[in-house]
Formats: sequence, structure tokens, C-alpha cells
Amino acid sequence: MGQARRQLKTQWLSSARLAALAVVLLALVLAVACGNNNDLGARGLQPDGTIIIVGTEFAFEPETIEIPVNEETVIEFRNLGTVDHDLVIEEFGVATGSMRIGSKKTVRFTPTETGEFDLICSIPGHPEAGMTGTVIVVESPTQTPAQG
Ligand SMILES: [Cu+2]
Repeated sequence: MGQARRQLKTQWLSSARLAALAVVLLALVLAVACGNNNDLGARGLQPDGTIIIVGTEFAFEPETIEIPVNEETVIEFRNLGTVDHDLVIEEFGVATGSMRIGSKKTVRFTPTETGEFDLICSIPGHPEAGMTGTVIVVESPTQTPAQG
């Protein structure tokens, strides 16, 4: 009798453990399926090479990005603020146009010179309120000529 009851308890425990494992696995699968790009908390350089920049009142996050010269840069701008914003990098001809609340847009460009360049929200009053950032273009390590 006693033994049978113990066995029953053991079985219950293992199925509870299985259920817990299933929940963890499901969470993992969901996390992978949703991907980083749909995560509203995602910022900066993503595993796929895209740089996510978020605009709010009145700031960009990240405020500074570093990118390699002569290589295509892909920026996804997301307006997570409560008014319209845009993203402009005049030096490289980048302009998302005014973006509605909650919208996002991907822009691509290839910087051809190194240095520091302004990134702004061009909506009147926004740069003055602090909606500015910096794009730092650096020499690409992959383009350093080989020795000899
Ligand atoms: Cu703005």
C-alpha cells in the first residue's frame, strides 16, 4: 500500500516537472519566433546587423552609433513616442520623413567618409529639445590592407 502511494507521488512529481519544462520550452520557442526585431525593448545593433534607433520625447536611443565606412548601414527607426518624429542624417542623405506614433521605417546608406555626423529629428523644436544624436563613422577593420 505504502509503496504504491509513494509511486503515485513520484509519478505526479515527474509530470509536474514535465509541465514546467514544457512551459519553459514554449517560452523559448515564442521568444525565437517573435525575434529581436519585434521586441519593442530592442535597441542598437541587432544580431542581423540592423541598428535599431528609437525616438521618444525628446531623445534618440541609442544616442550615438558607430558604423564602418564604405559598408552598407541598415537603420530601423521606431517612433515609440507620443508625437510624430523623424530621423535625419543630412550628411548621408538619410531622411525617414515624419513618422507616426508607433510606426517604424528602415533606411539604408553607405557612408563614404569617416568622422562624426549629426543625427537629428528635423521636426521644428525637437532638436532644440534634445532630439539629436551622433553617427561615428570609423575605418572598417575588414578593409585594412593586409601587411606586405
Ligand atoms: Cu522628434
